[in-house]
Amino acid sequence: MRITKEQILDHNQKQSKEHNESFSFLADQLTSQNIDVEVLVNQIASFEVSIPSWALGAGGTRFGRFPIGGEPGNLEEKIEDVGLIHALNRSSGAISLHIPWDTPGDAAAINKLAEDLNITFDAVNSNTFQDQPNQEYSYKFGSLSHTDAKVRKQAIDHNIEVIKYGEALGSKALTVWLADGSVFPGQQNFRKALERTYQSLEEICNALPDDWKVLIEYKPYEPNFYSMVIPDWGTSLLLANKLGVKAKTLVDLGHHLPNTNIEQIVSILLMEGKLGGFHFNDSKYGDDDLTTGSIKPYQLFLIFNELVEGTSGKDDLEQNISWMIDASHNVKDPLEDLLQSVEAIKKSYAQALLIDRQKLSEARQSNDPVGAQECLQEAFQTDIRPLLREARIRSGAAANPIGLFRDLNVRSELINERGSDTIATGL
Ligand code: PSV
Ligand code: MN
Ligand code: MN
Repeated sequence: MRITKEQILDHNQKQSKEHNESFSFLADQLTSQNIDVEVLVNQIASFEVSIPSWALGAGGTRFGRFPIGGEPGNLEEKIEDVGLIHALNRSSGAISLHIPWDTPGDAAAINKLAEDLNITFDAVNSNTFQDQPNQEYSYKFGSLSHTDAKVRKQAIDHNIEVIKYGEALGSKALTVWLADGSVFPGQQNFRKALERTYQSLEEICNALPDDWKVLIEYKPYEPNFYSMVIPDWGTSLLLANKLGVKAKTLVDLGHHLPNTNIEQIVSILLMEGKLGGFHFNDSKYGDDDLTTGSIKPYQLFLIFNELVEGTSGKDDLEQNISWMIDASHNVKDPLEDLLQSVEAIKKSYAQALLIDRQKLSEARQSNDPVGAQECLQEAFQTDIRPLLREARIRSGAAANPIGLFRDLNVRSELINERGSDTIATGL
């Protein structure tokens, strides 16, 4: 299924009166605060967030999985799904692939399909947390950190193979998330496991093309419940510093113990030039992989506050940071859920752009916590939805992406095309 320009225009036409009224009201309000609305709309319009290939089907937990029907059964269909999201919001023009789940057979054909849909390839992800059929050695006791050099070599070779697939598709980054660790005290020598991981990553880095980066993800627990080899940002940063300029830290919002101050981590990584990318999601308890902004929207805003402040003076937030979602959907339609996540991310970005930085900096300088909080709240409480809508309309997206998704019966169309019992690979 494809969504046409005409369908979008028709939909936008129907919304235009109401939208124009709310947008001009907000634009006047912002202009009176000396905010350049045109600049703002352009900044919002050009901010894009990549979609993970593994989040396009129903997720599930170890207790069960409830398929939604019409799930993408192969890489082509996954790219088509991202094409649908991008057609609706014009803000998700890239997909992040997971090998071997998404191994491209014919790279030229995949590139052609992606190009037709205006989709590019963001970071490629390796998978050494599962054993694959016909694999010689098991990852039951680790991969890049394994005690046996033969297992480590197999995992290193897999990562190098993933880089090759990524090169064929124009990716510029490899994301490494390791499940390595231990379940019981005494099982693993912490220092030796980390040292072996570093050496393995060094070999992977040596195979990275010059214009690539490797993103090192951290996670405090699961599947290993006593220790993870890369449990936190400190360990990831330590590895990235030792590995050199190509290595950076990836912040997955769900990979922190409860109440961690993620915005402070973001700020310091940015200061060190080591913030490589994000996996956006939200969580109440752990690695819940819920819709971004659904549980802690203020935290998301505070993260963007740091991002805007830490990159100020630059034209945009680019700085070579990879903006990706990492989510799972148990009860929502994944495409609707992803549309909601992208919207929440862009909303937080827009709110952070509204902060009066001069005022905030003066409040901080004069030790005025009340003034500082007022600055943040002023921006956070502003209803900037008309601004996001305007940015969408101008970039050819739908004024109301989820509304149009439903009006066009996209899920039923996908079920008609693909059947009701397809299953997408993913987490
Ligand atoms: C597992 O926790 C995980 O959710 C990590 O966040 C990875 O990024 C993702 O799976 C894909 O491997
Ligand atoms: Mn992740
Ligand atoms: Mn995770």
